[in-house]
Amino acid sequence: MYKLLSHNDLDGVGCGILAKLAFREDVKVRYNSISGLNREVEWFFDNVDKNTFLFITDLSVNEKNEQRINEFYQDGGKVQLIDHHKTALHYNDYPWGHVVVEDEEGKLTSATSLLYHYLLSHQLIEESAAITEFVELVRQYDTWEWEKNDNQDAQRLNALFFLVSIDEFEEKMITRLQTSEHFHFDEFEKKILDMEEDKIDRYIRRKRRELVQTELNGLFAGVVYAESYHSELGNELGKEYPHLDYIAILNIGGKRMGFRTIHDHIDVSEVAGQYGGGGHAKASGCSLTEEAYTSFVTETFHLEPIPEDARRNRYNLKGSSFGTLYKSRREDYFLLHQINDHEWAIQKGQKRLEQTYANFEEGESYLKRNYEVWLVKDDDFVQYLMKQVKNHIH
Ligand SMILES: [Mn+2]
Repeated sequence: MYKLLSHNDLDGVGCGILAKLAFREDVKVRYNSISGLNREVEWFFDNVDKNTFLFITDLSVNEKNEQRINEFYQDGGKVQLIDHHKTALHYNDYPWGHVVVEDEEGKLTSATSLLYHYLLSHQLIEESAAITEFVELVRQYDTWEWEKNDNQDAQRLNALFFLVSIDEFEEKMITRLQTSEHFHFDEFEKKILDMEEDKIDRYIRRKRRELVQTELNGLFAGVVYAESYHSELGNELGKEYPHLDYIAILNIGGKRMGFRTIHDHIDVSEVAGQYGGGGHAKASGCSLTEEAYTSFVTETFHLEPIPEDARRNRYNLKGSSFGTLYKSRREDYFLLHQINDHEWAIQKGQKRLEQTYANFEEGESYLKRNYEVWLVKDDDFVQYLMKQVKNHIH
């Protein structure tokens, strides 16, 4: 018999699916939250059958259980821990630990991809295109590589995982991987995934109108309240407002908050660390402590949302060397335009600001950070130009 204890996210459940493909009725699988695993491991040892091979995937145990696993192993028990988190690397000191963050080719790993290689190399599973494709989607989702590669199928696989129960997901995937040549979504899944995407789009549009900006410890943050779709929100709002260093997403009911960034020069695990949390460079989180509440809620609650840029312009366009017109709440107009090959300048009303910028993005970032300007509509732009012409004539 085999027993697999795994994480209850897509990567963890991917491990369960592989185990069931490999061992069929001979494996019992239990999915756990990060905090729930230790109880489950204790239960295993209290009710131990020495012949059961224990797998632990995508999760870490506490020190007491680390000890118990090692004793079990030294008494001849069979156990294998497989993980890809940096924080678990010390398990490699044990013969039963297998932790790899990056493979030989420099690709980030996931628990599912590591378990697949383990099962293949021990000839416990047969290689197939469908399984290999499924494992790669899980890996790309779990490592955020899908965002860089814009791998929609990876994102859709995770969306499907949340739309159905774990049991249903497991069952569907096992059948599909056993019977299909290639991994695919069926017609019904495509339909519900499309509906889900529309729903997320509408949610993000609404949240975009609620975003406020604030400067904290030298970084510019966009602050928004949201209970769901944190990854999608962080990604879309980050791309919409590249002048913001990161997006802070507050879940008041859950008394937690998340941080997301699209920028390589920002590490949001450091931001979360300032409030006792942690995570990855691109995504992190912390509890909504008194201090975090003060910084992100009390001190931003009175702020007006960031005004949105005009969306359907044909003339007043971003990056146009001829000039792009912005307006501030104080009704000041700013024209950002190229003055030579390597410089962009800002005209504020009749006056040119002294500072110049190496490219359009830097100029816009300066304006949005310091004046909370927005891109004006074409009508406004045309009126502004007509006024400029008049001023010239008189
Ligand atoms: Mn994982």
